Formats: sequence, structure tokens, C-alpha cells
Amino acid sequence: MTSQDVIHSFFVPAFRIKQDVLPGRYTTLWFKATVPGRYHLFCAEYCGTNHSGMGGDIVVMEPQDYAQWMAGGPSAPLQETGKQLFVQLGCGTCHRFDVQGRGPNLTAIYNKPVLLEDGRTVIADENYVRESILNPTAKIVSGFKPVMPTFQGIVSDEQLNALVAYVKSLAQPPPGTAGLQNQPAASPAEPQNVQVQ
Ligand SMILES: [Cu+2]
Repeated sequence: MTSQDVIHSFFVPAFRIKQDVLPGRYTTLWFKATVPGRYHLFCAEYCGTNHSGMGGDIVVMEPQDYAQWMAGGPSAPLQETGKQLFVQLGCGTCHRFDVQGRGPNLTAIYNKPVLLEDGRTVIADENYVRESILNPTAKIVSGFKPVMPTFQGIVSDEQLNALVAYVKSLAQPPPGTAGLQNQPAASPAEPQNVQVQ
């Protein structure tokens, strides 16, 4: 989760979970909903004039209901928007996928350790990718020059999210491979599909 303006707080009383949502940073929260239904979510941090109207519902569905809802016409996934932006902004000129370009190849870097010019190693998580787009010289990857311009003020927060989602999607293993091994076995009796409105 991230915020485009001020600090909000994502609060789902029925699930007993609450987490601050901050501008300029990603925070995460997880839950496992076990009973189908509609659960109201609130912003629990006074954030401005429309604070009281800031809310929504989490709809927990049975798998077959979820499949039906999904079939109703999904909008373009965030990573698809990010891919289009990646092309539009010319990111691929330096971040090439075929040969080594002036910037690092972004395939499968997400959530992996990256060696920096100063000898440090960092994990290429969401916050790192975000920072690298807004402030590219903050952490220079070993073997590369600080030639990338900043995209601060050029991409909106929404576009930034899309670009981060695209970089994340490049790290996903092909379907049916090792990526899902660590997930707990799902019980078919329980609803596992959740839609946030
Ligand atoms: Cu709020």
C-alpha cells in the first residue's frame, strides 16, 4: 500500500487489522478471510476534509462466485499499464532485456540482492525500485554509471506504482514452476478469493 498525499490508516475492524499507509513508501498487510461476506474498511487516521468518506468494502467470495465476478470483464492489470509506460518513457533504451545496456537488465531483479558501487548490497524491493526511478543516483548498481535522469515530477504516483508493478512482474517465474512451492496448501472448503472495492 502507498499513499498519493498524506498518511492514511487502512483499518478493517472485522479482521482486527490496521496499518498506516504512507506517501513515498510501501507498507504491507495481510489477512486470511475465512467467512464470505462484505466487510467495511475505514481510514483510521484523520487525513483531511473527506476523511469520513474514505472507506470501502472487502468482499469475500466463494471461489465460484469469485470466478464469475472475474469473468465480468477485468480492467487492464497495473503491470500492463507499467509496461506501456516503460516503452513510452524509453526506459528500454538503457534497461535492455537482450544485451547489456547502459542500465541494469531488470529481468528477475525484484526482491533479489543487488551489489552497489559503494560495496553495499541491498534488496531490490518495491521501495528500492521506487527510489531508483525518483532518485536514480541514490544507489548505483555496481558496474554502472550514474547516467539515469530522475523521473520525479515526470511520472505521477499512479504511474510510478504501475512501473513498479511491471518490474515486479518481470520477476515472476513461469506458471507451474517453483514459485508457488512455499505457499500453504489451500483448503477447498474455504473461500480464498478476496476483492477490495
Ligand atoms: Cu485517509
